Amino acid sequence: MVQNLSHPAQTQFQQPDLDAFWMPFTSNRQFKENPRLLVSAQGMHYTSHDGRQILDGIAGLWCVNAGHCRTKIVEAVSQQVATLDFAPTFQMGHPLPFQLADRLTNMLPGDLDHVFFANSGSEAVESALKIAIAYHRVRGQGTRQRLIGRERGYHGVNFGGISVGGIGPNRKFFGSLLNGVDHLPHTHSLEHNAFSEGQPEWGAHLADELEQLVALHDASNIAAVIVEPVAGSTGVLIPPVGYLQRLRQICDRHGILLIFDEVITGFGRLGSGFAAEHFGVLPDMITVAKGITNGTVPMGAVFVRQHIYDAFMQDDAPGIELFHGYTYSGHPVACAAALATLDIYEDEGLFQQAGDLATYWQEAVHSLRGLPYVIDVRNIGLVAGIELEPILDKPGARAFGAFLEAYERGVMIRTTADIIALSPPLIIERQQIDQLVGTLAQVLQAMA
Ligand code: PXG
Ligand code: PLP
Repeated sequence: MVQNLSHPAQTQFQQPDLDAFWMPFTSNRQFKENPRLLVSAQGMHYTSHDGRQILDGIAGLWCVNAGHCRTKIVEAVSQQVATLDFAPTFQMGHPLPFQLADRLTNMLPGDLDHVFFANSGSEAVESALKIAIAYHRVRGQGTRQRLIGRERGYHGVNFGGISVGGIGPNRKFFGSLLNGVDHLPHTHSLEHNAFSEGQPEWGAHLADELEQLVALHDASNIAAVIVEPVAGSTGVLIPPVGYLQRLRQICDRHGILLIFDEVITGFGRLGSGFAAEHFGVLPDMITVAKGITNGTVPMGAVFVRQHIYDAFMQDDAPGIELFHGYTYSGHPVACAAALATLDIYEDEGLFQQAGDLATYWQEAVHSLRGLPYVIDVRNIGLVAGIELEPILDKPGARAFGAFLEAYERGVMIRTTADIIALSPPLIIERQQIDQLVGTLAQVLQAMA
C-alpha cells in the first residue's frame, strides 16, 4: 500500500510500504505506526518527508562529520563508480586503497603505520580482535587468547564485538559468545562525577582492575584489551583523568595489546584527529569507521603499529600472512569517498575548528543544568551527554519522549536509555548550537 502524505515543498511525497524492511535497533511496530522519514540532506540539515528542515544534532549517527552532501565527496563517488566500480584486493590490487592507506597513516600518531580495511565498525572490531590473537601466535605466544572488554562498551554487533562489548541486551539473546572474555568496570559515576566539564577527576583507579584480571588468568593467557576511549553508544562516558594512561602502563607491563575503538572518536569528534592524540596515549591498534567516509559509503579500518605488521612479515617462505579479509576490503567507491572526505577535513581545518568550538559547546550544554529531570551533563570536544531522571518502571521513556518532541520542533538528537547524546557535524555554527540546545531546553521545560 502506498500512502500519500502532503509535502508542501513540491509534489506529494509517496510513502513506500514500510512492512518488508526489518529495521535495525528499532521498535519496528512503533515506528511503522508513526514513521519519521528523511528524504534529503544538505550541510547541517535534513529535510523530512513532510518538508520540514531538521537540524542534525548527531551527524546522522555519529558519522557525517563534514556535514551532508558535500559536493567534493558526491563528485568523487560519482566519478569513481563510473571509472572503476569494483576491483578485487585478494591477490590483486588497484591504486586507491594504497593511496588512502598512505594518507591515513600520515594522520595517525606514533607508528600506527599500516591499515587493514573493512566495511563497518563491527567488521573493523572483528578484524582487530583476530589480528590481536594471531599476532601473539605468530610470535610463538599462542596461549595469549583471552580478550578483555569493558562494561557498557559497544564494539558493534558481530560475535566478537558483542562478546567484548558490555551491553546486556545486545548479548543475552545470542547464546554462547566467545570463550575467555572478561570485562573491566565502566568508569561512569554520577555520585562522584556529575556535571563534570571535560574529563572527570574521579576514577583512574578503576584501570587497576586490569591487574586483578592478570593475577587471575596470568598475562601469558591474555591477548588484548579493547576499550572506547570515550564510550559513545551507552551515553557519552568520558574517561577520568589518567585512566587511559594507566591502562596503557598495565598493558605494557604484561605484554598485552591495547586496542582503542575510535569508531566514534576518530576523525575530529574530540577536536583532535583521534582520541589517541587527544589523550596522548598510543594504543597498539585503532579501529575506525563512520567519519572515515563522512558516512557516505560504508567503510571501516584497523590501524596497527609497526611491530604488529612486522610480526606477520617475518616468515622466510612468504605466503598469505593473514587469513582474513572482506570482498569489499578497500572498495574503490569507499576509498574515493574517504579520500575526498580527508580533503575536506584538511582544507577546512575541521578538527581544529571542532576543538575551537569546544568551549562554546561546553558552556551551551551545561546551561541545561537545573532544567527538569536533568541529573547530569557531560561533554568533551563536540560531544555531550545529558542524563535524565528515568520515569519509574519505564526506563528510556523520558529521553525517548524528548527525542520525539525535539524532532517535532525541528532538531534531531539521539537517545540511549535515559541519556540524550549530542554529536553534531563539526561544521556546526554557534547560532546552530544555540538552536540545538535552546530547543532541547524548551523540550525539557514542556515535559515538566
Ligand atoms: N565501535 C564503536 C565504538 C561504535 O560506536 C561500532 C563499533 C560499530 O560500527 P558499525 O559501523 O558496525 O555500526 C560503533 C557504532 C548510537 C549508535 O546511537 C552508535 C553506533 C552505531 C549505531 C548507533 O549510539 N556505533
Ligand atoms: N558467504 C559466502 C557464501 C561468500 O562466498 C562470501 C564471500 O565470498 C561471504 C559470505 C563473505 O562476504 P564478504 O566478503 O562480503 O564479507
